[in-house]
Amino acid sequence: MSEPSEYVPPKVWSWNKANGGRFAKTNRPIAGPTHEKELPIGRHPLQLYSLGTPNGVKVTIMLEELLALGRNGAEYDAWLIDIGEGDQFGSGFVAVNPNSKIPALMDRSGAQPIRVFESGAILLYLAEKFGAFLPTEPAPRAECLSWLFWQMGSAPYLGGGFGHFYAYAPTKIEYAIDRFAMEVKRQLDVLDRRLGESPYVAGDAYTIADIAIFPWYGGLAKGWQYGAAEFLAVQDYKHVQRWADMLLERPAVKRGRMVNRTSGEPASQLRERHDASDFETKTQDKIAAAS
Ligand SMILES: N[C@@H](CCC(=O)N[C@@H](CS)C(=O)NCC(=O)O)C(=O)O
Repeated sequence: MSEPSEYVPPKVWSWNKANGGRFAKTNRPIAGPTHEKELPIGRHPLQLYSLGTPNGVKVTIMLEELLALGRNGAEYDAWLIDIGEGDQFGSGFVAVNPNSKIPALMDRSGAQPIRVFESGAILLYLAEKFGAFLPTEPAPRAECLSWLFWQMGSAPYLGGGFGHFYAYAPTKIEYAIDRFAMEVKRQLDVLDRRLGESPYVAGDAYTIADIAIFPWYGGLAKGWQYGAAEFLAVQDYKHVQRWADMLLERPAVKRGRMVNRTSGEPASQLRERHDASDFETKTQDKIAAAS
């Protein structure tokens, strides 16, 4: 192993703004808004403020799945929140999510608007509101919720741990990469063994557990995350691969992955979604051709 760092923590931590690495511009040790900015409101019952990251995509897949089931009350406007530019610290966004992270949802279908933040809470809220993708019988429901919360607890090790130190940290720290690679491979094995027992994560039915886990671990298996497919030997997780391929065939998954996306093929980016027809007319390739 390479030499350990000489860093000795001081008695009291202080904020070294110059040492924030790739996210130095937005990371800070305090909460609350940095500036006044109201959020836009569209015409649909649900207003989503998000970005096409794995956490954001969970919600857009869920909304597209609900619409595909004919739940018209799930019509939504998806507004782009540019977290690289600090939009998550605007006063309007912070009022919807005091934690300043995408995704955040406002349900404006009732007399009083209801705010929901944390992607797992949003999936659960929508599943209960529309009676879909969450089993009602106690045993499969418990299994679904167990895997939903498994994702919420596990992904920070993948993103904030492995992804951060493997791809984003200003220096490559062997100890950190090793520690989190081990944990992420353990998580992939947990999921792989489970998917060796049943077609979907929670059993025979497609649920919000699949919708939550797919953008993170399906994405990792398909090589979309951190350029780490070879490093983590993701092809070895055969059941995860089978499941990810199966989900990728779903039209709602394909659409959900396009919403609020700001990178990749222009035809795959629908930066904001305000109408179902936007998938045909407002992707970046069409916008570029029209201008
Ligand atoms: N546990 C949260 C995590 C959300 C999250 O980390 N969002 C990231 C993008 S994927 C974000 O908004 N980051 C902005 C920031 O940290 O300032 C959830 O699942 O909703």
